[in-house]
Amino acid sequence: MEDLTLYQFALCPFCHKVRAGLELKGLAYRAVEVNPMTKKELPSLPSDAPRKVPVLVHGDRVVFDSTAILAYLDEAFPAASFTPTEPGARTRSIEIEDWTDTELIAALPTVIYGTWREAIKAAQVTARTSNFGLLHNLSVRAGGSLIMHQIAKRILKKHGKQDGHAWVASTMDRFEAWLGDQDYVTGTELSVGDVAVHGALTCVAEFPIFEEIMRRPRIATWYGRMSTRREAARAAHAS
Ligand SMILES: N[C@@H](CCC(=O)N[C@@H](CS)C(=O)NCC(=O)O)C(=O)O
Repeated sequence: MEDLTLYQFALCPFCHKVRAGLELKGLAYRAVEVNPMTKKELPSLPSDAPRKVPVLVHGDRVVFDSTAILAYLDEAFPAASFTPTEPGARTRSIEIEDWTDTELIAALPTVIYGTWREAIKAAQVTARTSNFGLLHNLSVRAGGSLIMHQIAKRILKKHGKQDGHAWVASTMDRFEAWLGDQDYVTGTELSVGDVAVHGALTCVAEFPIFEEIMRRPRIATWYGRMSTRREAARAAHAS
């Protein structure tokens, strides 16, 4: 078994990107849930690294930033490549990963925390899945929805958007158009674009927006294909 440890927050979309990558490559890894307040579980980081998750430790290598981690994994473990052979598809897959980081991952929280009901549900999921101490856990349950609702409003303002649902719908229109009738987003081969979008969507799988997205047949078929592939790769390393 490879010596791989992922330092993460359970509800961090960038961490979900990395988990998608590890699992699609059939790599076993240990996940360490980092306390978002203290971040004391983080390993010692290179001086240029922000104190953010995800961080991947492979033996004595420390890699930070989800994009760098996926590139590292693809180089270190070339099987189940994330790099399409056709150069045009390769360029597009990098653009789609970048779009996932800057657009899709920005839009999704605005519909997770957007209404009060959504924000309360998100605070409950956060408190249940995250590594807060007891007191912080109670305060997240009590005050988290208020903070999350404010965060959603701030993100919308920063991106010049009024309506989170319309924003997410436009991201999914775009993704659907890229996908067309192809098996993967850049054609017939898996790419880092698929890995990134699958990761970002698994992060919201517990929230109503996920069902809304899955009402789009092309996206649902692609998502199912990716999930089956991911499960099969995980099962293969487990056996
Ligand atoms: N560009 C980074 C972004 C990572 C990031 O923003 N992580 C957030 C969690 S989703 C974080 O650790 N935030 C903690 C903080 O800013 O203090 C990546 O792709 O990994």
